[in-house]
Amino acid sequence: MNKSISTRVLIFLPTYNERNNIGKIIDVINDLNFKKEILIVDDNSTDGTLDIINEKCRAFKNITLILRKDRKGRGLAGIVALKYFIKSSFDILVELDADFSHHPKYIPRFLKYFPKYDVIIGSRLIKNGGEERRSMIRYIITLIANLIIRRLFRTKLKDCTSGYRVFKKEILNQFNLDNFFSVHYSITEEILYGCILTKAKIKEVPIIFYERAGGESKLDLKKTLFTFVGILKIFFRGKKILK
Ligand SMILES: Nc1nc2c(ncn2[C@@H]2O[C@H](COP(=O)(O)OP(=O)(O)OP(=O)(O)O)[C@@H](O)[C@H]2O)c(=O)[nH]1
Ligand SMILES: [Mg+2]
Repeated sequence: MNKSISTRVLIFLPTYNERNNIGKIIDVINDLNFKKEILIVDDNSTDGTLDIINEKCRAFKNITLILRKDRKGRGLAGIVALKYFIKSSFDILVELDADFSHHPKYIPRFLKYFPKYDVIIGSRLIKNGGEERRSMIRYIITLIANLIIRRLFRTKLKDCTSGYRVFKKEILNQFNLDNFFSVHYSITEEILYGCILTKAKIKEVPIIFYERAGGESKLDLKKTLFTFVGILKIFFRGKKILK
């Protein structure tokens, strides 16, 4: 790993009602053996998540919390995080879910691919990747979404819907974030399409995706349908994603 890059890593966790996971995942991340800061964007969780985050902020000095009180949404939280990162002095942004579906143990492995690559995707759909304790229906939805995305975005990437990723700042700097539209989960595809349009060097690295460790899913049928519509919208809007 390039040393100058390894010192400027920002790890982003979106949270909404993750009381069972957030404290543990912060501890696991902070136990990883490299210098990093953690950015949490929370949409005003109601289950005590915020108390745990505040406690961790007092215990560790490397955590920043952005608390959003107006509109909720994984996508909107993601855009706030990208804007924060772009304005910051960090070089690399890691994003992962806070529910242990994306285990932080993979982060050091991902970082080894910098600076050679621009973007790393934690991939379930390549050799040595996979899913554990996942329902068949979720697996089928993932496969269908990926078939559509590969066609529309003209990419050979396998896991286009993985939300476990690492980005070099130079790539995200080319995005026009004020033009992003995703309120919910299509943010993952919107960012991916932006990366493809910038011709970023993207590497898929295998991960095992675990069903969430505790707490409730925020993904429902409506948000799943929105994601499929979002994928089409991303394609038709094309280069509006970039500056
Ligand atoms: N800030 C913010 N984070 C959210 C919101 N919805 C979900 N998240 C977080 O985004 C990550 C992914 O959401 P999940 O509910 O786990 O969605 P999923 O992984 O597709 O589905 P499950 O794991 O089955 O629940 C988790 O860390 C959530 O806490 C939201 O509206 N705002
Ligand atoms: Mg999850």
